[in-house]
Amino acid sequence: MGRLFFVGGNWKCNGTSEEVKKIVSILNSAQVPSKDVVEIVVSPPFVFIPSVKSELKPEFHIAAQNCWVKKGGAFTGEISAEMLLNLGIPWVIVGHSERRALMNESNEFVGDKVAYALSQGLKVIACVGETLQEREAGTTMKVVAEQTKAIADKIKNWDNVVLAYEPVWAIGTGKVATPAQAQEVHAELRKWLETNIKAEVAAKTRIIYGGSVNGSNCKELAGQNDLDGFLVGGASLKPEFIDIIKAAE
Ligand code: G2H
Repeated sequence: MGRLFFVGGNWKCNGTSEEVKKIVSILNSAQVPSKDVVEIVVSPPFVFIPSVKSELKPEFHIAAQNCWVKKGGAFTGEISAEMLLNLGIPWVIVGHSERRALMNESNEFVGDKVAYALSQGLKVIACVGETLQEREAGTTMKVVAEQTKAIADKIKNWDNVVLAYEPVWAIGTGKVATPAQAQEVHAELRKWLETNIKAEVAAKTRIIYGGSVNGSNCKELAGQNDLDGFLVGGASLKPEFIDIIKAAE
């Protein structure tokens, strides 16, 4: 079953307008594999989205880093799914571990956000992942299954969902999961989808890996059977992001 490789660049809360211009120019001057080989999204901070969208080559799509859990209104500081669609933004990242930890986003809240974003027509990169303590306690699969179930409980259609497995201990630490560690969880997640949703969803859903992916470790990770791409943080701000995209080939 061919799953199109997917690479997302999550810029997080980084960049000045000058720095953003430089990243855009690096991306625009790169030769990236065709859209039959890889789907590429970049996720700038909200304020830079319109300029990045208008300046980037069409090979690159935009993902917002978050959106509000329901229709917009009196929610100071939030950005609604409707606004993203209004700007022509196709993707949103939901449930990133930084938001789960720092903004106290619960599994249920993340499930609600995924469901609302999908219902409005956005495509969602839904993040799951265990902390170091949870891994050391042997509860990795229990944790990611609970996070996935909270999403599955709220949605009926997985066509527009990419599941991102991002072990918290690997995020921004330089301590990447080994290919075997990543493959083990990805395979378990796929099995979970097969058992709890259906075989077709398990076969089709892209499960991407995030956590200290860089130009040197991407190729071996990309070779794992159940690993369908990457969500890249720090390295997506650097020229090596192009090498990571090319790991799709
Ligand atoms: C994980 C990843 C991007 P980094 O958060 O989603 O960040 O590649 O910097 O570990």
